[in-house]
Amino acid sequence: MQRLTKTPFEPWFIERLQAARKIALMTHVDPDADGLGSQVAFCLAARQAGVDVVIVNEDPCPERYAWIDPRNVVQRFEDGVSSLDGVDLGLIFDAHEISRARRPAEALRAAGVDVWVVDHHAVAPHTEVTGCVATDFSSTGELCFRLLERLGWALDADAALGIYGAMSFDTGSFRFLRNQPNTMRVAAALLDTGLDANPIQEALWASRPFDETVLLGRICSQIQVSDDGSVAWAVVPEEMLEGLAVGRDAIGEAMPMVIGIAGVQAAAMFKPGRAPGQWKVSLRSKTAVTIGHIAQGRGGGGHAHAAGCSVQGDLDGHVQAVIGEMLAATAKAGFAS
Ligand SMILES: [Mn+2]
Repeated sequence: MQRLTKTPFEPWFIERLQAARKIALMTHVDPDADGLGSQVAFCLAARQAGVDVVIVNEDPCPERYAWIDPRNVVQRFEDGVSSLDGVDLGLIFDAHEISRARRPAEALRAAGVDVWVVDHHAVAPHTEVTGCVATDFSSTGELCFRLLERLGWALDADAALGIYGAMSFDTGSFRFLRNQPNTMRVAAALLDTGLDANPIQEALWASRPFDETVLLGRICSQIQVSDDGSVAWAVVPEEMLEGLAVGRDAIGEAMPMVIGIAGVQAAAMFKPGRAPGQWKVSLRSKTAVTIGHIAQGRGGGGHAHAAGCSVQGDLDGHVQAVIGEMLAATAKAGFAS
């Protein structure tokens, strides 16, 4: 069954949050600044309003995002599993599939606890999900700001930092906006509280470790561009990380370089997945072209201009097929192919 609200939030959703005695917040595996910042803000605001809230994620908070959790409220599953006792509502932030929140969501489900979602990614038909999904929001952070406003739970300085960090991350430093004026209104409201955005911007956009910069160089030297110049892609095998103190999550940092090439309308990156033989495919496009359907056709998800999926085996075949569909998408939008 599917039961979803957008904004304005429907009463059944708000009333369920207000009635909860103890809420567990989760986010997707490989957590990012949007999921983390949103859940930190929600947790701090709720606690200040007297609500019992814990954060338990499948994965730990990555070192690169430690600044977004100054009070260390984010727990990984191993450390936080016992704090799930007594929880009567689970909320997944920045994703809407139980499978993407993994063990904490599965544990709550197994205990008969409702697991709902707060997300801004499009939901495929027939997906079983309950909660708030608002695809016209730039980020879960922006949506979380409106939700806390509706609940009347005030943001302190650390909660404001979480929301601003979430928004800046998902919009690429306020470049990719959706409900454009509203995104900027929320950012302005946060700055009005006295929040200093400079350390956040520096942490997100000017704190790249040296080894990661070397990795970007390696990836950039391997970028391929289609003959017509409309599609660019990079394949990043595990070997490319050799000798560098970087995690796999650093690979995605090269995406702005791939999609940022003049004339390129759509870009793809292929990187090793968690399972053997698995490849993660990330897709991006500029305004005139949409690529979300290409990820969805492979069981993935995302937005019209930013999406991803996983594929198994035969890498060359998958690259060829994905690039073929990307070329069809750019041709459909009027770019020569
Ligand atoms: Mn997001």
